[in-house]
Amino acid sequence: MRVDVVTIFPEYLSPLSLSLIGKARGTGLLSVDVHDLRTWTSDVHRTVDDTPYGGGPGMVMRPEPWGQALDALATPSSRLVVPTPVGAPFTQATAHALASSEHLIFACGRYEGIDQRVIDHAAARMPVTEVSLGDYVLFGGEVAVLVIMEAVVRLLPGVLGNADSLAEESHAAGLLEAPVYTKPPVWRDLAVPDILRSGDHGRIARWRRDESLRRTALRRPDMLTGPNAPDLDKADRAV
Ligand code: 6GU
Repeated sequence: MRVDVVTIFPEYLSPLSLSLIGKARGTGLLSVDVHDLRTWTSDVHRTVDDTPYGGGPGMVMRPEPWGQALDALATPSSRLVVPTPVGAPFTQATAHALASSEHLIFACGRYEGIDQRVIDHAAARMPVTEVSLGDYVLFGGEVAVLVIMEAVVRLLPGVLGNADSLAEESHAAGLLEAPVYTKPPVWRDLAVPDILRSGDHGRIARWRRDESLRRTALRRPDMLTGPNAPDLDKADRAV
């Protein structure tokens, strides 16, 4: 997968060199290039923003530098991703969809956002995904790109050592995962649940399923209703 990130704060993206994303870049599974939007300005002050038409607070990102940037970076296989608080919710399903793309271009907006014509013009030429991380407002899209990249890159074949951890994790099954424990068996008077040390894999699987259901019902009751609700059997309903 190839990724280009366009931002006025390239240093904000430096964590993309660390940990498993950095490793994926090292092995050639992933290439990432971060670009300064001001590269594509033509005035001496390298201006990227201006006042909003119609009035109101703050500044809007001018279309010209974005148009130049996308003209320079787009290929026939590009998808534009725009992190924005007015986007559709970013979910594990979005991460899977983006992970199947050959080339992602992330456009990091700042201020009150990017002139809408940039998105409209791009959408006539390539798939465009406007995504929000949740119902709160960030200064800009840069940290959202870090979040989205973590969610996407770990889905790329060959990045995670153990494919089972993808299949079993929270959200894959439509439920939150059960609590996890490791050694020692007793720590500060707190014991690991006996069942996890029993070796009875059938009862352990049932215990984990029950804990998942309990946790999900308490913390994310929304996940148990609606079209994406998991199928519950008779044993589940008894929890
Ligand atoms: Cl993706 N971007 C910005 N700027 N703010 C956000 C967001 C994204 N998601 C929630 N708030």
